[in-house]
Amino acid sequence: MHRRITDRLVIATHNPGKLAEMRELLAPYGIEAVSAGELGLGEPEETGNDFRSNAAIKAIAAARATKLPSFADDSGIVVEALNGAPGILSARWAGPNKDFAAAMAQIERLLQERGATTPDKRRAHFVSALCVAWPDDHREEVEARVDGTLIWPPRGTAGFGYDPMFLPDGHTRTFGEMTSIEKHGLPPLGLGLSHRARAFRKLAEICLEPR
Ligand code: ITT
Repeated sequence: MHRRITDRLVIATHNPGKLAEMRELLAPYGIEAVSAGELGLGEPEETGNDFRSNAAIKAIAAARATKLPSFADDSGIVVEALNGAPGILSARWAGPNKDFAAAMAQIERLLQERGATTPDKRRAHFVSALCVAWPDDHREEVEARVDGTLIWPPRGTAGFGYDPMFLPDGHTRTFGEMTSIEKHGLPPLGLGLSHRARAFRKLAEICLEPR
C-alpha cells in the first residue's frame, strides 16, 4: 500500500539548486517543507551502487534523525560515450569546491579524446531517483530520466550543475537557458520535462493530493 504525505516533510538535500526545484515541485500540494540545511542535519555517506539506493540512504538518515517523513533525490548525468560516467559520481566530479564549469570541461575533454564530436556520439541522460522515507522505515521510491545531447560550449546561466551543457531532446535551448518552470515542464506548459519533474509526477500520483 502506498502511503500519502500529509503534513510536514523534510527535504533531505544540501544542494541549493535541487532544494529550490524540490520546493517548487511541492508548492501546489500545501506541504510544509523544511530543508536538511535548515535543520542542521549532516550528510550521510552515499555508499550505494545506484541512484535508487543513494536516495534511500539520504531519506532514511533524515527520517531517523528528525522523526519526520523525509524526501531525498539522488541524481546525475549518464554519458553514453563515457560508459555511463559520471553517473552516481556526478557531484564528486565537481570536487570539494563544487566547480561544475571544471566538471563540464572534464566531460568535454573525455568526449574529444574519444572523437565524440557529432550529436549522435554525444548522447546523455539525467536520472533522478526520489525516495520518501518515514521514521518507521516505510519507503516510497520512484525514478525517471530525460534524454538529450551534450553541447559545447555550455550555454545559459540558469539551473545548476551540468544544466548549461545539456540539450534535452526536442528542444533548442539547454536546461541552463530555461526558466525553472520550463525545465520542470509541468502543466499547463507540458507533461514533465526534467528527470526530477518526471520522477516527481510519479511520486505525486502515489503520495500527494493537490490542495
Ligand atoms: P544532496 O546529496 O545533498 O542532495 P548532491 O549535489 O551531492 O546533493 P547528488 O549526490 O544526487 O546530490 O549529485 C547529483 C549531481 O548531479 C548534482 O550535484 C548535479 O551536479 C548533477 N545534477 C543532478 N540533477 C541535475 C540537474 O537537474 N541539473 C544539472 N545537474 C544536475
